[in-house]
Amino acid sequence: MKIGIVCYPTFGGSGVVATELGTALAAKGHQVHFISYSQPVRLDFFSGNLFYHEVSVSDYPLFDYQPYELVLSSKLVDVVKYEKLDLLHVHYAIPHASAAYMAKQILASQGINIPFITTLHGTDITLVGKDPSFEPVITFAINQSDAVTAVSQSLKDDTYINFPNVKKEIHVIPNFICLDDYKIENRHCEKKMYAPNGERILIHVSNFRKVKRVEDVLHVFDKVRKEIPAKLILVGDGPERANIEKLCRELDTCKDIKSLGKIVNPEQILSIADLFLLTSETESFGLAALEAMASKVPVISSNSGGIPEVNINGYSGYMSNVGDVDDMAKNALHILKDDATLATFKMNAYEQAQKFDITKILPMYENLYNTVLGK
Ligand code: GMT
Repeated sequence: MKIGIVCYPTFGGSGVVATELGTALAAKGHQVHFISYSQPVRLDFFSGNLFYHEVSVSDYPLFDYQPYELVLSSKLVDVVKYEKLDLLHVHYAIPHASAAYMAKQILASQGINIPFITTLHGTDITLVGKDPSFEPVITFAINQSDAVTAVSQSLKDDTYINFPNVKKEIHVIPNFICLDDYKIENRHCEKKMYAPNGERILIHVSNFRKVKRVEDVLHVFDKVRKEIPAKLILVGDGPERANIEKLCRELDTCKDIKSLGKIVNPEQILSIADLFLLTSETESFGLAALEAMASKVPVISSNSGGIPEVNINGYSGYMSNVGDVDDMAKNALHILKDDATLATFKMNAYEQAQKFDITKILPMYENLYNTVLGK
């Protein structure tokens, strides 16, 4: 099959999922063409089946806001036509689904039929997308898609709630990890570097947007370190980073916190962690939590959105109501209190992650592609 994948190239979960999916499809013999405005950050492996097409964005001075959707549509027309693609798979509805719809119409006028699948990822539905300024376009583009998937049951439900005029069937295909990538040997030396006196290592990975409530991560950590020796590693960058640094100083926790900024492949740093903190206001799935679990790291999280479909309360970690930092700290201390309890939770987290291995999820996408192509 020749598949075009449209995604954001950045560190956000949708871009990561799209890149890992394309890479796995290519390894299975499909030809995969990525289309984005910059090379996806995790696309560092080129096989004979992987291609990248860059959308060039105009900088004509008339445009205060560059018309990305239009140049993307034109690029899609070009790539579909000249690479003879069988289908397009767009990740994140805004503006990829409507751009795909426009490309489909242009190609239809030239006698070319190109089906497109839209995968909804989260904030395109729960935060940005439901804004009235986007709603009619997103509803239309979802309804016009040849197939639609959501990364969790929760996101599927939210779509029908936030977009009452969406009539299209939505297939739930959960996010995944390639478990093989997480088989990293015990990194005792690196662990010593971050926790020289055997402190427990807590970790948070995100894009530091408001929705992640990183301030809650700091409050939970502050409560934990008052009870047991502990260190916190922060991975990622984003608009809230400066506020978070300020709060570290206010709480006087800076000496126990290490901020590493953006990391392309977090497996290595996750492999030395004892506990992952995900305190988000909302999370359609929580790919970062799944990546932690694949690294045998239990998860303390909020219970919002699709997180309960990933983190099992009392098994792979614990969940609390959004903002309940006391409960989160209590649960964290329960997991970290002794080596035996921690070892059990680590094993359980890994067991749970196995349900989301790519070998189980990839066939779901392939089946959907075949259905859409009438095979
Ligand atoms: O977290 C973000 O805002 C980034 C966003 C994205 O689309 O890149 O993440 C969303 O998609 C991920 C991959 O499907 C999910 O694991 C995240 O839960 C989801 N984020 C939110 O719903 C806030």
